Amino acid sequence: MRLDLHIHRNPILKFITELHKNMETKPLVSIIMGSTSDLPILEKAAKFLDQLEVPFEMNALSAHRTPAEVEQFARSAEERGLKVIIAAAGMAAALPGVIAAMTPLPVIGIPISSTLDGRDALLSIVQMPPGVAVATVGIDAGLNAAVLAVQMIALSDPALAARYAEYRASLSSKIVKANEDLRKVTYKYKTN
Ligand code: AIR
Repeated sequence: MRLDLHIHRNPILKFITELHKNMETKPLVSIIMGSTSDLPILEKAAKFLDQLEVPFEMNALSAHRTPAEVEQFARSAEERGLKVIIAAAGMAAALPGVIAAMTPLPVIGIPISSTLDGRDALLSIVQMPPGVAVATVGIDAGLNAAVLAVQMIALSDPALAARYAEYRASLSSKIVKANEDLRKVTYKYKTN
């Protein structure tokens, strides 16, 4: 029996082959979180990148607790072939800005609602000094960070652009369905 046919039929071999393939693939997006307590928000980003078939890596690094590692990561990011960095942190969220200061790659910042409803993190991330920018998304907006990352990479990747266009079309069909459901809701004075 041919080895590839054998792998195809055996779910465990298939899983290991996929895992190996993923480990060999170079990531285009790096997801960095200040702490693993931020993970639930970053999972939204990870799921979207998976859905759009964009290779990514995920790591925890803290601008305050591991500053040397943050510097090493940021300075080598471009050389490693990364295209976009998604950085999330809560509280005095220095991580996205510090990374942006040490790489030419675009950095998308996600403020995490760890304290003060995330307003502390939002202001820490969004108020960058002129010349060094962080593309800040809403508080806990993990999905939108990944959407932005996909849009950036899709500029030079037509296949990804097509997958993203499909996703956008699915958003409008959601609203079409919502209006069909709303039509079934009746009120005495509702006219549609
Ligand atoms: N944080 C970690 N190092 C620096 C900062 N700002 C943030 C994390 C997390 C919050 O502090 O991003 O949102 C609390 O972290 P922990 O590890 O105590 O749960």
